[in-house]
Amino acid sequence: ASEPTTVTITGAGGQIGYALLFRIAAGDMLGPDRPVRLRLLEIPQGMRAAEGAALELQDCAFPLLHDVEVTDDLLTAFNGTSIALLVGARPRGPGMERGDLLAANAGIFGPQGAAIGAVAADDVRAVVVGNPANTNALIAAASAAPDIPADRFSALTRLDHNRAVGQLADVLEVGPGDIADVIIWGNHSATQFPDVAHATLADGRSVLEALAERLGNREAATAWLDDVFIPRVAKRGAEIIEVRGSSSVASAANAAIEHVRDEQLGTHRGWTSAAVVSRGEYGVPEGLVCSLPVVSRGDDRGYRIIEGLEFDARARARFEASVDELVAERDAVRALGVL
Ligand code: NAX
Repeated sequence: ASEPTTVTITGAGGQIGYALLFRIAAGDMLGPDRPVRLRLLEIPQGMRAAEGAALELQDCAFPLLHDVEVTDDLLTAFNGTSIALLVGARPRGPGMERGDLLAANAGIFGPQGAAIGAVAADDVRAVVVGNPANTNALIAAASAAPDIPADRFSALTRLDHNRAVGQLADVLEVGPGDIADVIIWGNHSATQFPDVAHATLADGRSVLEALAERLGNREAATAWLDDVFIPRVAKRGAEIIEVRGSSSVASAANAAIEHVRDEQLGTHRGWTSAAVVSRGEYGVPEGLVCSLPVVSRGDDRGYRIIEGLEFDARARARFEASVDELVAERDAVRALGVL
């Protein structure tokens, strides 16, 4: 067997952590040939929960699981790590303004980024799950510089992507695997723009064509996209909380695993969505962490942005509104003196 890959999970004692650990140790993220060494980072209040999960991992006797260490020390957690899943974050408390939330999370993701810069493996890649995910990734990337290139940091919009695919599969009565090239543009927030303009089905039809057939005509398809699909995908997190009485956990963990797996091992049919560092593609200000269409060949370049796709005026306006929100978050963080 190959050398174990060190994987760090922050917030490992939380809900998403619990849904992630066992699947990673079972090989769902890096495949059946790569043993893993898990480093679970928690804050003192979360240590017992993470330690309990570590005991259960031992009780699974996963052949691929080399060892597990639970710690509340950043340098121990990120020492030699190749893959970091940054899940733990400060949730929005009652009466907390957006500025307070950004500041509290800057206090988490700044030091974590610096620790990654100081002690992680040269090939490290980090994905931020904890919200506000895009801006937390921006802060972590800035704090890891100059040791780690910014494009090693990304944020999770794969859950939004998968939610969009799930909604289309349902209305079109096809399998989710038959749908390719959906895109989530922008921020992982209610301003995100789930876009099907380039999406296709396995039978060669475009999703727009299939929706028009299914719903009667092109106008009905557009109305469904505007009035049902886009708001439902963008607000799905709130719907899950309302129905389930708790936020998305297994679906979020699944999305994080697919994000890392595709980045490390390569995407298959078409592209996926991930919030990655912009170099100015599509007019997104350089350095912002913005959800864009990406592919990976499973090599050391990680996700590459698909360029040159076209927007109509309405799509452009939706995308720009979400990018404006990312700019406002970045400016708020700058005003705090963090960037
Ligand atoms: P939980 O509250 O269950 O778990 C969070 C854990 O993080 C806790 O155990 C806490 O002790 C730990 N933690 C807090 N600060 C820490 C720090 N500085 N270092 C290490 N650990 C720390 O939340 P959970 O349901 O697991 O959600 C985690 C995060 O994912 C939240 O920020 C949530 O908003 C975000 N989500 C992001 C999604 C996405 O698609 N990007 C979707 C799901 C989820 O809402």
